[in-house]
Amino acid sequence: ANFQKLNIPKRVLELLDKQHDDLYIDPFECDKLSGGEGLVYLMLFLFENYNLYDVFLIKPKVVRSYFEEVMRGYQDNPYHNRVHAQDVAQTCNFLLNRCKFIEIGQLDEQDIACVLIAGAIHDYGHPGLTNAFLINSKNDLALTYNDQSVLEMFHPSQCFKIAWTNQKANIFESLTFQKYRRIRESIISMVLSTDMAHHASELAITNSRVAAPDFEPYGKDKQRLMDLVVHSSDVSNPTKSFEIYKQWTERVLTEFWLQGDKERELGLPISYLCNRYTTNMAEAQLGFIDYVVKPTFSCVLGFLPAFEPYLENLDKNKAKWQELVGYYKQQLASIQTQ
Ligand code: 8BR
Ligand code: ZN
Ligand code: ZN
Repeated sequence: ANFQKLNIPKRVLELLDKQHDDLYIDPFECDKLSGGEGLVYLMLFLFENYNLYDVFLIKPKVVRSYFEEVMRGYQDNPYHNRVHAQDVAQTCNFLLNRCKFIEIGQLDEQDIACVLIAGAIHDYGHPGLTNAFLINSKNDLALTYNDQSVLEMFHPSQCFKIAWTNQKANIFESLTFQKYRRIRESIISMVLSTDMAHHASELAITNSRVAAPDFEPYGKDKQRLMDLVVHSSDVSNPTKSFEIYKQWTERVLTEFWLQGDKERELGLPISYLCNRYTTNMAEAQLGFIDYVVKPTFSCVLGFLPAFEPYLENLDKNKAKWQELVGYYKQQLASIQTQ
């Protein structure tokens, strides 16, 4: 691979070269060093690293233009922004490479490209509001997608449109129609799997597939595992260092509380975790770890045993939140008496 020709700023390239498949790479640092272009540089680096240009038969400048378009579509939400997209793509790469999903699933270049693209685009155009809010407020997106996985339908839909409406950014242009259909189906499947409404039912099925005598991670079960790799990367904050995890948590709750303020104003029901006067951030994280993140990564461990050493971060981070429950309780009490 020749990374020099990509025109990635030196310090960003050094960071990616050293840590591109590291769970602890700091996405905020990478974004800052990149002047906000971290998502673009990451994708250029990974396309070069895995030689993904050969899948699409396109020049690096088309890839650059495409991900610049993708990056521009991310709004500056507290949580669902371009740094989250970069973080998820990076975590997918960690599972692919460091945790050996490429070998275990016998992924070819096309599969690798699909996983990384899905990670990069999976929250494109996110309005900083949840599906429940969009449905309850009769938002145009809910009307368009009939209240079904509203955002998760919207994100890939927009990302295929930006390719076909910007000729110089069309990474799909040189594909045969058959190959395009397969890539499209795979990417859409992975983005749809990030809808938390599907989490419990899909996880149950994947758990039973992983334990089945005819489990085939490189065959009939591959797409299902690719879906889980993207979904688990999306909820992977609690597996990271507490310092980075805490920043994400403050961001996701800031976004939820802004939604709760809107719901209060509009007389809509205030969604779960969205009430800034009653939500204890630390308690919410204990529940999130136990009921969402642990079961998700236990399933991942069933086919990616190399993830094992990272699982203990969940208990370490839980202990940190446990220590903070009282502090946040006090904070809530002091707002309530004001
Ligand atoms: P989305 O990214 O699609 O919103 O899915 C993640 C869901 O997990 C959020 O909707 C939120 O309910 C929950 N969540 C919580 Br609680 N804490 C989170 C965290 N620290 N990072 C990501 N998601 C979190
Ligand atoms: Zn999402
Ligand atoms: Zn996401």
